[in-house]
Amino acid sequence: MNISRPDCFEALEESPLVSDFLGKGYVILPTENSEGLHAIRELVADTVSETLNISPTKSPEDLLNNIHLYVGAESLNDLRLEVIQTLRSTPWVRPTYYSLVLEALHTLVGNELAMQRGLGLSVQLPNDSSSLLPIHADVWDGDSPFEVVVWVPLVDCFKTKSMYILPIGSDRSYQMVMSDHQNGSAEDLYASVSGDLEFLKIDFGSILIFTQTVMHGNRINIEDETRWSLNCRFKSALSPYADKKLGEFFEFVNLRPASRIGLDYRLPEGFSE
Ligand SMILES: O=C(O)CCC(=O)C(=O)O
Ligand SMILES: [Fe+2]
Repeated sequence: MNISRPDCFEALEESPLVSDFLGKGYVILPTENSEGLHAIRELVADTVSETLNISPTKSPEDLLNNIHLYVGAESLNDLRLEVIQTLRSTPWVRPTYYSLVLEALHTLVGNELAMQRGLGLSVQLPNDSSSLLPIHADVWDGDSPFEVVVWVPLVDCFKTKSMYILPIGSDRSYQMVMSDHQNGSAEDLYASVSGDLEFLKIDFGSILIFTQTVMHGNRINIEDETRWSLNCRFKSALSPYADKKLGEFFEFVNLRPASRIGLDYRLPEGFSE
C-alpha cells in the first residue's frame, strides 16, 4: 500500500532561513512584530529625553541618531544604565522582544527556549573609542556554543555605525589554524581576517540573528550618526549551559509540559543504584 506522507523530515532542511543561517552563521530578516519594535524604540527615546531633559520634539529616530549633540562619552554610560534599567523593569519588553523574531527563533533554535533575563544595549557615539568591542567570539569567553544573539538596531546601521562579522565559512577555516597566532593581539587578529569581514547593513525594522561562535565586533563609528542597538541571547532550553547559568543569566520561555514533568521527576529511592 502506498501511503502519502508529508515531507516533515525534509521541510526544515529546505527552509531558506535554515540554509542561510548554516551558510553564513547569521541572518538578517524583517521583524515579525513591527508595532512592538516601534514601542520598544519609543520607550528608549522617551527615557533618553527625560533623562537628558530634552523636550520631545524630535522623532525617536532623529533623537537617537543625533544624541551625540546632547551627551558626551564621559556621561554616556550613566545614560545607558538608565535606559537598561527602564527596559529591564518594564514587564512587556521581554515578551515583545521575543515576539520580534519568534517564528525565526523557533525554526533556528527551537520552540522551548532559554532567554537572557536582561537585555543588553549598545550605544556608539561618532568617533568615540571608549566603548568598543574588539574582535571576539563570545564562546571563547564562557558562552555556550548553542546560543544565538538577537541583535536589534533602533536606528539604521551601516558601515562602522554597525557591527562586523566573519561569515562562518571563513571563520571556521581561520579558527582551525588559530593556535598558530596565539601570541597576537586582538588588533593582529582583526588585521588577519579583515579582508573577509562583513560590516552588516541593517535598517531599523530588520533584525540580525547570529551565532556568537563566529568572530565579530565593532570599530570606531566614523559615520556622523550614533548607533543604538539592543542584544539578547537565546538558546534551546535543554541544550548544554556554560558560564551563563539558568536562573542567573537565562530564564526558560515556553518550556513544554513534558519537559517540566521531566525536569521535576525524581526516581524513587533505590532505583538509581
Ligand atoms: O554590538 C556590537 O557591536 C557587538 C555585539 C556583540 O559582540 C555581542 O552581542 O555578542
Ligand atoms: Fe559578542
